[in-house]
Amino acid sequence: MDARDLLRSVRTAGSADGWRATASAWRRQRTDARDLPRRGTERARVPGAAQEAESLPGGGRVRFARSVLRVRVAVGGAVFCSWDGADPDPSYALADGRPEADLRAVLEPDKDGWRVVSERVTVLVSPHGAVEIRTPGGVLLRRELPPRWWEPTGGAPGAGSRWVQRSETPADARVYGLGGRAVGPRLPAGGYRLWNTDPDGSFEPGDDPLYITMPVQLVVADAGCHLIFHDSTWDGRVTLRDGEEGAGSGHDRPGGSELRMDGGPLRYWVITGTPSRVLNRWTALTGRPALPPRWALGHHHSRWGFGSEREVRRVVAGYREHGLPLSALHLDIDHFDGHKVFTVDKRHFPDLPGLAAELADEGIRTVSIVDPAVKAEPGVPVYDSGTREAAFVKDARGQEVHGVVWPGTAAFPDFTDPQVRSWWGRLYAERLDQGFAGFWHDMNEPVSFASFGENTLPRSARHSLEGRGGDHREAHNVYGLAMARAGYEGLRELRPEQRPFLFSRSGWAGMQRYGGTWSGDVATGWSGLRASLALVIGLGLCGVPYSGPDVGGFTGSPSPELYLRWFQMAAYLPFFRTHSAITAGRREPWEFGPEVLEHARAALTERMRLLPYLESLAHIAHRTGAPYVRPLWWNAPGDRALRENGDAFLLGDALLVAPVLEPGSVTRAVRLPRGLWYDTATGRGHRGPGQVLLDAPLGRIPVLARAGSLLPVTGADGATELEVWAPRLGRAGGGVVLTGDPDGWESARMERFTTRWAGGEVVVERDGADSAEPVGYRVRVRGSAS
Ligand code: NBV
Repeated sequence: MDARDLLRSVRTAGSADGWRATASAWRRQRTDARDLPRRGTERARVPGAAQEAESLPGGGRVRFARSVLRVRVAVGGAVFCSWDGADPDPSYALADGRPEADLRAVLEPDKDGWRVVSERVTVLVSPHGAVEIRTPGGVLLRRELPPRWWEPTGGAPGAGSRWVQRSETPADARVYGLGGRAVGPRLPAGGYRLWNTDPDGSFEPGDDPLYITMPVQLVVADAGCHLIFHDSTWDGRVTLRDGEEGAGSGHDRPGGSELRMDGGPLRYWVITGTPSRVLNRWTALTGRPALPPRWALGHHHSRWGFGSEREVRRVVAGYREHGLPLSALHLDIDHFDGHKVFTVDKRHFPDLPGLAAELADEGIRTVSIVDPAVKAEPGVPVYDSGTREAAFVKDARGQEVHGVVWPGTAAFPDFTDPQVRSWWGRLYAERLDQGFAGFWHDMNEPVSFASFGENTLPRSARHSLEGRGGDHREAHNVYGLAMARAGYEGLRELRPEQRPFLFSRSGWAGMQRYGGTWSGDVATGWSGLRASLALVIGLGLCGVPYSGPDVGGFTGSPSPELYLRWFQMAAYLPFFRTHSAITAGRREPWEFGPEVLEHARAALTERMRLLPYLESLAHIAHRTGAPYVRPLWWNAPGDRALRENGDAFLLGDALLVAPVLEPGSVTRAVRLPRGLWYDTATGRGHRGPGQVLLDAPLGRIPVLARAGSLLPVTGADGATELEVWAPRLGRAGGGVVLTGDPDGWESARMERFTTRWAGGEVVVERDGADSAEPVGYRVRVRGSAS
């Protein structure tokens, strides 16, 4: 028992739940002691010396004394490498199975080893199994050293063999990603675990891992960018090491990482190119991000513990009376009957469909939480039907695995079973009947309360894994992903005319296919505010662009200033939701005094004004994988200062947002990428690269617009207009507008515009149109060029 366990057991002891959590923790330990395959003596293995090579479509195969390496370049340039014959599929990450091989890429002998030359990347294989990824010009991006396995002596290498893979990257390389982390977005040197975890209570920057872990690293260096994805769902650990530059001495010490996995195939994908190309190819491989309905881009209000319809009406009335726009209202587990999923507490919520209809009349959608754990009690309808379907996770002896969650003793659907997914998906009919328009998946790491040890299922618990069979060591990290798939596919069947709105606390590579996510239980505090930004940017770089924090933090009571600064930042993030714990203070904008209310209203108004822009960004993310929220280096990966930056972000191509992340600040030092940037509050231009000090009074955070950019916004009369920021003299610019079906499937309309100077004024032209033709929107030009 470590200190954290001790704290947990003291906190839970005494209560009925506490005893149950203790009993469950013992049960989990006993089950694993009994059923988990024991790790006997092991032998280490390395590939050994190369013996022969053969060409195959997209690359080839090199045989070593004790293993075999396969290199295969796919159409579009993603490189697949695997050891010991591992195929690209089955994989929980890939959207449509393996992509086709690029037949132009062939394996050929090189001066010492072999190489696969393709249009965008060159792969070199050394005689001892090191793999180098180089640009077509020959510059090194990454070197994967020969791997090492530990396998049971006497036994054949199985999925359970541990392996380690070390790699080197250029000394100046910086690493981002690994899922949703509380630090960064540039990940500092150190260890990061790959095991989805509820941090229990709340999290701050030092806490790792969190709810979404992914073996996805986006690496940015002077030489270029690449993404590497190690496709194993098992528990693992990445250790990052910073490089050191030898100040021109030629003696750089490379940076690098070490990946240790408890099992799973040793296979990885590498994608090289500009950040936008990398994200494009990555989401081509793992699925384009689901397009949220338009309403999901507005403001959401949530709370664990509204407790009754009356309280919901009171909060909604507050929004109305204060003239604050609201798009969605979320109901947490307190609206369930005894915390049981797919039920309603009729005493406090006697007419949910009526309430939902009433809110819908005001343009407010209701969103329901959905927890995976089902109260394990005969007579509970979902439990009974799940039992009939044999839907719940069992142990190695065929007994249902029980844990403890909100409804008490609970069983866990095995979402890795396709039949269980379709059964679960059908259950959303009950939610649709209650009038819910969107769905919020929680506790799907999955969590089972425990006074000590890990707060999840036993590692030996059995799962279908799409019929292949396996245990929780392999299924754990994809439990939330598979639950998201179940919900998404169910909703598509039940309500085919509408795009599902779903966001999930846990997930894995590819989760963007089904929806978004949020910060989870971020601690209320200035460090929590910063952590929530790192998490959103980092997830975007892993292909999950729609996310946002609990505004104000999940726990406790933020100071009015902290609440406001959080609100102001989140107004520029894709998922803009106030939410808090049942024990936390209020989060409604009017609860913090008239000054905060005034400023929060300004932030909300600006959010609504930017909706057409956010909608365009949602379509762009859906088409290309480019996240709405991007790190400052997105268009300038060669700018080393920007690579370190974690206190500002780009919103699409046009805006740079610099939230205030410290108490008492009324100015903000902002690092600018190259080019001319206008402070949108003053219209003043600032030249990058470099740092400027901008005013950040309590009423606003600095937002800058790139010279030459064009963005669609809502005008005073409600019509969409084009906001154009004057290009630099002699330069041109432009932007795109994408609009479409607000919540259906009809494809969107895309218009491209160019901005340039002509005859002393800025003109806007629609691409493909006659220059005499009107652009079709009212145009407002801002900023004066210099
Ligand atoms: O359902 C209650 C909460 C929810 O409000 C929160 O957003 C989730 O992250 N949930 C966690 C379970 C309880 C956490 C202590």
